[in-house]
Amino acid sequence: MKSPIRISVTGATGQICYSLLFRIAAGDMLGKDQPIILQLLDIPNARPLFDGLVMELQDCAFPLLTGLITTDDPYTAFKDADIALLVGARPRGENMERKDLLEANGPIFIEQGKALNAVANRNVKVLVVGNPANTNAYITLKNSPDLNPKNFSAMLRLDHNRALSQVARKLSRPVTSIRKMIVWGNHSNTQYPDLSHSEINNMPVTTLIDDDNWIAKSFVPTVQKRGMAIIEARHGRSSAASAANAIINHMQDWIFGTRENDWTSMGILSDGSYGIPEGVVYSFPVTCNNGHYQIVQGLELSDFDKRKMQKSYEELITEQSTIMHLLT
Ligand code: NAX
Repeated sequence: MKSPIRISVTGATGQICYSLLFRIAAGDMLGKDQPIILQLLDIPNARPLFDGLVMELQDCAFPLLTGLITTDDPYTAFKDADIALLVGARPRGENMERKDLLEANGPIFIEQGKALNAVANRNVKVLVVGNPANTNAYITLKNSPDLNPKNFSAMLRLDHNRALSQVARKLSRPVTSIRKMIVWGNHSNTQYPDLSHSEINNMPVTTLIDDDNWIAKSFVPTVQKRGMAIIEARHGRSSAASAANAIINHMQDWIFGTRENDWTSMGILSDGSYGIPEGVVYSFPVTCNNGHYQIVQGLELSDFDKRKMQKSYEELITEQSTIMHLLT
């Protein structure tokens, strides 16, 4: 019997976690032979909802769920964590500007970064989902100076999956046949879904589509605005089950490796690759191996690509400048 892996999850009583926790406990993320301990964090007001969640998790009698902690203290939630999924965040209220959202979330991720730094396993893998995810990930890693910045990531996998699905539907091909998709940049509508390197059976997807109009007029805006379309279709509720699924995909690739001759998109600390200066959490194409990611190098970029990538970078710099005073 393997020893259990400790998984901390924040925002545990929210709607993403209502799908995520049950899938993790069923073995969908780490495998059907990997016992886990869930260490769940939410705010004190969430206490009544925690009771119902715990009862339902118990009622599933999951064989792999060997421990369950609920708390409103990040130092308890992150103690010895091997994996930390930072899903919880302040929701964007009515009339709230993106700037106000950044300001409201800054202190949450400062505190959680400090707690991870103090008590998590030194090899903890951290995925930030709560929005604005890239900048929240940046705040978290800046507040965890004793942990390797390469252990932090932001979630762009839902955007990546949305892009794969759009192409699969357009060409009536299985999703698994599509390789080398990229979503560059910020998890916002400045992100740049780029299928110019994508392949199906070694054939460029762009030649199979043979319709530039579809790429520029349909594919790119559909992926960029999909989050908003879901909110409208779900009468105000944002993506939940698909976000939970993307969290599972992101962590599986990071831990077990990307498949051969393929890559994924992850929000990670830039290292200067592709002209994106160091010091922002930006989504790049990466391959993963032995629990580590590496940015795919050597891809040719057109001037159009560079302009789109720059726009998303500039948005991240603006976001950072909004919260910089919180970090000093
Ligand atoms: P909900 O509003 O349903 O749940 C959020 C939960 O976080 C609540 O239970 C709340 O009490 C908790 N929370 C707030 N402050 C906290 C704190 N300091 N510590 C711990 N928990 C805290 O949101 P949900 O639909 O679950 O979405 C969660 C986050 O994911 C949101 O920020 C959302 O914008 C973001 N998303 C990010 C996506 C991505 O691709 N990166 C896609 C899906 C989603 O939109």
